[in-house]
Amino acid sequence: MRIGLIGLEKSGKTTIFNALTGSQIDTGTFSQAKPEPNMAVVEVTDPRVIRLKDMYSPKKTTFATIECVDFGGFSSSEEKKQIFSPAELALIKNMDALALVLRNFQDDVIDETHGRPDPLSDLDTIMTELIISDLIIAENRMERIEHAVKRGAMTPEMGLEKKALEKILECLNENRPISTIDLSPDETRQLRGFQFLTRKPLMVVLNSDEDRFGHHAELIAEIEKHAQAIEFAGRFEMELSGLSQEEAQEFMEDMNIEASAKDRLTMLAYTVLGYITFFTVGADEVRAWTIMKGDTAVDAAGAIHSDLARGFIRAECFSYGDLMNLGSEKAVKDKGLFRLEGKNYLVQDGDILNIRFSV
Ligand SMILES: Nc1nc2c(ncn2[C@@H]2O[C@H](COP(=O)(O)OP(=O)(O)O)[C@@H](O)[C@H]2O)c(=O)[nH]1
Ligand SMILES: [Mg+2]
Repeated sequence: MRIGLIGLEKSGKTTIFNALTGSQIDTGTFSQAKPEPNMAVVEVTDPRVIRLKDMYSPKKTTFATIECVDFGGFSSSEEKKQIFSPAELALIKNMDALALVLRNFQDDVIDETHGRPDPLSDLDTIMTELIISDLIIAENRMERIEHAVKRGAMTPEMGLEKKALEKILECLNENRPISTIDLSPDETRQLRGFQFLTRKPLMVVLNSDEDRFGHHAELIAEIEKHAQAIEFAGRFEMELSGLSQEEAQEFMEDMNIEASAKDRLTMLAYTVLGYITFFTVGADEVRAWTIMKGDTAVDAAGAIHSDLARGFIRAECFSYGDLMNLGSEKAVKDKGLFRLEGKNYLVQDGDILNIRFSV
């Protein structure tokens, strides 16, 4: 899973990237955005993995991970309006989700060049930018289909696609993101190749001044009419990521910050994206894997290796909850809670799976 940090220039994207990843990439009032994005892999903190590790004492323990990508920003000032470069746009299209950073802190120099912080207006600017990018894609495709219709070269698939595009164009022309409409599975399939930006799950990171952190309930409610939001005190949290855990904990308590920036963002990512975790356990490795809610046992097998999906026979399955309640795999079996599941089993968050397969 890859989350892209996007936003206007100087909204604090690189600062937040550093807070999330513990990196020390240059940020600054005057620093120039680099053309190439910063990327880092962060582990998803999951106390269940630690407890499984304690139980199985494996040689290796592997947490689920997400990849964070920090893109250069685009400017809100009219005269030097630079939308994402085509290369950047192509990268953003590959993201599973977008985290949109909004500046909610004051800085005399940034205020001078970019105006006073106005998160709602910035949100509107960026949403409009994303909507326009999708409109261009949808209109181009529509033109081609209409051309095909004129030539009498229309296929049934194109008919479906046309209907889906009509819905999409109507939505975008009303200035709404595509994620607000319901598309049928057939329509979704027709649109798979497009990677529309406003179809991606979006969360907002409100990047607030540390002395006003926690006092923006009204603003957050306003933002949440559009997307789920989370508040960060970016600069403060970047400094925390350089401290020891105990020290950071103390500062966080002073500020009423409940969990690290990384943990808050990953938690939100899971709820926004509908991700769930399953585990594989054994003497060699205890490992957490990420799949989507609604994925089957075969999908889970495929997340581990394509061979396991191809040669899938059965999944041995029990739940983390039962294991912890009963204390051992044997006790789970004695209680009859150890199951064999077939291809179409819908994997539940916290399932522990062992895939039987033959290739
Ligand atoms: N006061 C304050 N300043 C911040 C905060 N986050 C970022 N900044 C400052 O804003 C400037 C731009 O930050 P940067 O992360 O480089 O923004 P980017 O252009 O979006 O990557 C830097 O001088 C940061 O120190 C914050 O939460 N509070
Ligand atoms: Mg930056």
